[in-house]
Amino acid sequence: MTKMRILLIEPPCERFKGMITPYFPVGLLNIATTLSKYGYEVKVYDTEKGINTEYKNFQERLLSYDYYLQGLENDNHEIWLEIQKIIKEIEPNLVGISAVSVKYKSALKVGKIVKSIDKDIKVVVGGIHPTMYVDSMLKEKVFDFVIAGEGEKKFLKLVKMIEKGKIEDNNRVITEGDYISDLDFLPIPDRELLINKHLFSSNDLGAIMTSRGCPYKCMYCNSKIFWGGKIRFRSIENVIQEIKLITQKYKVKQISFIDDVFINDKRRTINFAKALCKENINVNFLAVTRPDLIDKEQLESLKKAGCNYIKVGIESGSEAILKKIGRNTSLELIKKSIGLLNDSGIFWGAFFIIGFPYETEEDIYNTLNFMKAIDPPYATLSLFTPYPQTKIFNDLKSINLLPTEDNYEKYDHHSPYNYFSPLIERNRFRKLVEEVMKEFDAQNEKFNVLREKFYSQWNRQQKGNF
Ligand code: B12
Ligand code: SF4
Repeated sequence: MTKMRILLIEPPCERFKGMITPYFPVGLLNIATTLSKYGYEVKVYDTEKGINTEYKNFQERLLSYDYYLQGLENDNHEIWLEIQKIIKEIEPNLVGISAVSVKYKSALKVGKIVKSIDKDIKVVVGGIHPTMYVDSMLKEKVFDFVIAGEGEKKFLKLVKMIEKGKIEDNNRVITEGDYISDLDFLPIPDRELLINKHLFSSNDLGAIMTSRGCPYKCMYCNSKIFWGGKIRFRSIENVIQEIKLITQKYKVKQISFIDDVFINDKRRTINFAKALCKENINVNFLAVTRPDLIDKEQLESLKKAGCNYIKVGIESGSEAILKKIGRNTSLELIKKSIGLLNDSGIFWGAFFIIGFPYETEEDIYNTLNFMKAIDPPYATLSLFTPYPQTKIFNDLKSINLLPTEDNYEKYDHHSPYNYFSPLIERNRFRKLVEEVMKEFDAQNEKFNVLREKFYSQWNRQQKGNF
C-alpha cells in the first residue's frame, strides 16, 4: 500500500476580517515534520495567510469582527472557494484540522468542505478546543477522529492504525498518551512543508517554541489544563540549532519565542543568552514573561544576546482583581519591573485584560489609569474570554453568562459580543470597552509603533523609577 497523503489545515478567522496573523502554525508543523520523518507525504496549509491583510488597531478589530461571522455563513466566500480548490489539487487521503475555540465553527466548515469533495477522505480534528470538548466532537459526523492534547505521537499512531485498517468505533477518539517528556525528541519544524510558504515573511518563519506548559495558575488561562501545569524545556543546544538553521536558510533577522513564559527559569535564560552570544549570529529576538520574573541580571544578559522586545503580562491595574484572578503579583512589584525594563533599553510591551466577571467600572478605570501611568511603548488590550474548564469559566456557570461549546465563534479578545460582567450593565460595558480601546490605540500611536516597525532601534529615554 502506498503511504497516505496527509494535509493539515489551520482554519481561517482573522483573514475574514482583513487582519494579519503573524508567525506560522507551529503545532501543525510539529506534527507534519514528525510524520514526514516517518516517510509520510504531508503538507500544512495555513488558510490565515492571504494577500490584502493588514495590522489593525483595537477599535478597528472590534468593528471588523462581524466579517468573520458573515464569512462563516457565506459558502461562496472566496476564502472557502480557495480552500476547496487547494484540497482538490492536493487530493489528500487524510486531513487534520486544528481548532482554538474561536475557530471551532471554522474548523467544522473546513471539515464539511473536505467531505463534500470526497466523503472517503478521513478527517481528524485536534488542538485546544476539541481537547476541552472531546466527547461531543464526533456528534458532528464530519470528524472521523478526535485527538486530544499533544498531537505528534498520537497522530502517528492514528495514521498507522488507519493503514492497518484497524479502526473500530472505540478508537475514533484518542485521548490517552503521556506528554512527550523530552522535547528534543521532536524534529525542528520544517517550514518547507507549508504549501503557501511564499506568503510568510522571514520574521513569520522566525517563530520558535522552546518550552511547553507553564507552572502558574492564573484562573482565566487554560495552559495548565492543556499542558498539565508543568513546564518542559527543549535543551539550549536544540534551540540554538533551530536558530542557526532558520537564520541561514530564511535569513530570519527577528525571532519570536512564542512560549507561554519564555523568561522563566533564571539560570536557563542566562545560559541561553550566553550560548547565543557565543554563536555570534546576527539576530534579534522577542520574549514573553511575567513582571515577577524580571530582574536586572537577566535583562542585561538578554540585551547582550540580542533581545530587542519583551512582552510582559500585567493584566490588571486593580490590586483586588489581580488577587481574584490568581496572578500572584502586586502593583508595587509590577512598577518595579517596569522600572527595570525602562532602564534596560529593551523595547517592551504590556498585556492587559478587561471584562473579568468580578470587575466594577472602577476596576476597569484603574486598569486604564495604570496603563497610562506606566506608559508602555506598546500596550495590548484583550477582552476577557472564558475558556472551558478554567476556574473563571466554572464561576460563570452560576451567573448564566457562559458561551456554549458551539457558539465560541462569537467570542474572542476583541469581539463586540464579549460580555461576562454581571456588575456592569451590558450597554455601559460596551461603552467602556470602546473608551478604553480608544485610549490604548492612542497610547500606541503616541509611540508610532505599528507592527513590523515597532522594535527596530528602540532607544527610549530613561524614565527613572516610580
Ligand atoms: C503563538 C500563539 C498565537 C499566535 C498564533 C500564530 C499562528 N500563526 O499560529 C497569535 C498571536 C496570532 C495568536 C492568536 C490568538 N490566540 Co493564541 N496562542 C499562541 C500560543 C502562545 C502558542 C501557540 C503554539 O504554537 N503552541 C505550540 C504548539 C506545539 O501547540 P498547539 O498549537 O496547541 O498544537 C499542539 C496541540 O494542540 C495539538 N494540535 C493542534 N492542532 C491539531 C490538529 C490536529 C488534527 C491534531 C491531531 C492535533 C493538533 O498538537 C500540537 C502539537 O503537540 C498559545 C499558547 C500555547 N502555549 O500553545 C496561545 C493560544 C493558542 N492562543 C489562544 C487564543 C485565545 C488566541 C486568540 C483567539 C486570541 C484572540 N485574538 O482572541 C487568537 C486567535 C487568532 C486566530 N484567529 O487564530 C489561546 C486558545 C484558548 C482557546 N481555548 O481557544 C491559547 C491556548 C493561549 C491561552 N493559554 O489561553 N496566538
Ligand atoms: S496566563 Fe501566562 S502565566 Fe498565567 S498560567 Fe497562563 S501562561 Fe501561565
